[in-house]
Amino acid sequence: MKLSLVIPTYKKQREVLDQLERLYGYLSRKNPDFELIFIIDGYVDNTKDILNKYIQENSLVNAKVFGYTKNKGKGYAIRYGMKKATGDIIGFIDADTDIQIRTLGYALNEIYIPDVMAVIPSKLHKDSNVEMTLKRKLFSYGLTMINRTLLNLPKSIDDVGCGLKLFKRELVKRMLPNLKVNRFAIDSEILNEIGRVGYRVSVIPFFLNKNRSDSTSANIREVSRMLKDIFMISKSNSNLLVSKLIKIYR
Ligand SMILES: Nc1nc2c(ncn2[C@@H]2O[C@H](COP(=O)(O)OP(=O)(O)OP(=O)(O)O)[C@@H](O)[C@H]2O)c(=O)[nH]1
Ligand SMILES: [Mg+2]
Repeated sequence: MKLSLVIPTYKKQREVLDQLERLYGYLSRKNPDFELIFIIDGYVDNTKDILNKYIQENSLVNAKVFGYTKNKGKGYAIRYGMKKATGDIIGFIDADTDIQIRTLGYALNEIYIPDVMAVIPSKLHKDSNVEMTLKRKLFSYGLTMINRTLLNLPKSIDDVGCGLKLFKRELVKRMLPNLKVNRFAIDSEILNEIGRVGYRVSVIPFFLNKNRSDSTSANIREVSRMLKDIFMISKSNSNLLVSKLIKIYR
């Protein structure tokens, strides 16, 4: 099955080549029918030129680079990339190398199972290997609780924010027209869509490298934007419910 992996990329000129190299090498062995779709979320540094130069010099025909001038956010970048994806499996992964590559191996094994429509890693899975500061743990736990309370997450989901997710093409085509969030609440919005439709999800362990950079998504500005977006998604859920009820009682 062809895999399309979207890599939303913002200010990652230091890490992005490492990510390209290891994904390209790993997938050439594990799932040779693949495409890496880098979306440069704003030409604010040299990421685009660095990537294009390396791809050309090494004839990496399965790596593509797209982008736009102004920064729009992770959600926008993921949607932009998904629209370009041609694979039977479509997913996304962070542009830095914080996620251990074996998480992708687990994810691929699960998404090959015929009726599994989405693979979602969880830091709380019993086999996960993640070292997090207390601040990051509380952030992750609190965020998931808020998501669980306000949205229609699939029952098995106990972690929302892992930067790797895989889906079957059919699911992506179905949910893309409904995705609106531009920034980090995209993960919530996607899980809400999957929960609403009731597709089968496989939750897998998550493996993070030690010595990671501190989180850029866990700052006050991003968190308040994320909360605002989660409220917006929950409102559209209730609007949907109301319009369904109106139809039934008409
Ligand atoms: N921060 C940020 N990331 C974006 C944006 N658009 C796309 N991304 C990508 O979203 C992914 C997650 O962002 P990161 O900045 O790595 O967030 P994080 O993993 O919480 O934080 P780090 O510990 O700094 O890596 C990365 O692949 C980014 O390149 C954006 O507008 N802001
Ligand atoms: Mg990161």
